[in-house]
Parts: sequence; C-alpha cells; structure tokens
Amino acid sequence: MKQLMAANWKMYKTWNQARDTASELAQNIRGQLPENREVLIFPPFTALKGVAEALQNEPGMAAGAQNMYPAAEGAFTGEISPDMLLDVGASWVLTGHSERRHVLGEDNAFVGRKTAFALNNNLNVILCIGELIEERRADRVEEVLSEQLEAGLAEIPVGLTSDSLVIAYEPVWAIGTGEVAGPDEIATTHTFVRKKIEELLPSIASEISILYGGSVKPDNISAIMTLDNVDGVLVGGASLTAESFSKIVLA
Ligand code: G2H
Repeated sequence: MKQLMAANWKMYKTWNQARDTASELAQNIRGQLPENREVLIFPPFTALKGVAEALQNEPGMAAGAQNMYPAAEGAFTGEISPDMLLDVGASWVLTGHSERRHVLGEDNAFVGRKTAFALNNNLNVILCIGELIEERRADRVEEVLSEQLEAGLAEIPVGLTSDSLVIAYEPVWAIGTGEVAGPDEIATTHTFVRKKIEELLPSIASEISILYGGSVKPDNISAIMTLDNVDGVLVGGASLTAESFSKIVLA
C-alpha cells in the first residue's frame, strides 16, 4: 500500500516563504524517503508554481492545490480550473476539506462534482471527510461518513485507478485544536471507511490509501502510522516548518 504524507498549508505563506520551506524540506528528506512513501505539499494558489518548481526533480514529492472549481473555464470570479492548476505544476487537489464544507458552505453534492471533475481532468484527488463533535456525540459518525463518501464518489469516472484517489479522514473536532482522535477511534473509523469504499468501489478499494488528519505532530505520528488502515497523514499546523514536517515524513 502506498503511504502519503501530505502538508496542507491552508492560508499561510507567501510565494517566497513557500518555495523556501519546500526546498528546505526536500533537502532534509532527500535520499531517506522509504520506497512506498510519497510527500505532497498543498500551498496556497499563489505559491503553487514556486513549490512545484522546488519539487520538480525530487523523487516522491509533488505539489497540489487546496481547492478548484468544477468547470473548464467561465464566469466564476475568484475560482481556478483544473487546467490552470496543471499549468503551474500541480498534480493533486484536495476536495471536501472541512474548512471548505463548514467555513465556505460546500455541500456533499458540490464536493462530489468537484471530485469527479478533477479526476476527469487529470488531477489526482484527496477527498476529505469527517464528522463534527455533535455528530460523534450523537453516535452518527458512520452515517455522516457514509453520506460524504457516497456523494463524494457518486460521479467518479469509470476505470479510475487507485493511484488517483485518496481518502482523508479528518474528525472536525480534532482539526487545529491540539486534540487528536484516540487510537481506537482512528482505527475503528478507518476500518469503517475501508469497508464503505469496498462497497462503493469494489475493484480498487483495497489499494486506496486512507489518511488521518487532525492535529498530527512529530510526537504522535509514529503511533498513528501503526494503526490499522492508516496509510498516511494530512497535516496542517505541524507541516508549516521544514523541521517539524521532516520528522513526520521520516517517522
Ligand atoms: C486538518 C489538518 C490539515 P491540523 O485540517 O488538513 O490540520 O493538522 O492543523 O489539525
């Protein structure tokens, strides 16, 4: 199973800062990355080209965008198309991140449209899913994740290969809060996600990487990576410095 260590830089870093951090990270981990492990960096749009150029000759490293709009072009003020992302060197995109769902109001159907459009237009996708704390307290985790997966994957292309699609489970209450889901919660939920994608995508589900996200840090990464059905991580705050993210990547 391929392991992915992904850095989501959210709305942090200028072009110069992002390129410098990406270069420093590449230098720190060069030659030490295990063969089945890849590193992805998701900087803000404005820094994508600089990061993609810093990583272009680094084996196992690539750049991606945090968002895109599901249309080739048009009157969509403030939005970015898959071709525009490919043009600046991005090969991946995040869809369904909880900040897009809960701060920007994206619903399951829109996340599904974006996921399908990205995959149909040569981008690889990390589809993010996760429940709110009140949904966990109400014992609705499986119901919420099922809905997010069913809608998120509803329109994906026929013949999709497992290399193009990754799922990231990020419990919303663990994002940027310092609170990490417990090992049992992570393992149980990831095993549920695997079961659900086996139902939705039976021919490729066993090869799809499932990442954990939510307050991952250098001091908890080793324990998280040993859990069942955890094939990598999506890291926010602790990915912002090369020193911290190198420790996570090489754990
Ligand atoms: C979850 C995660 C990155 P953090 O959003 O996607 O952020 O690691 O800061 O909780």
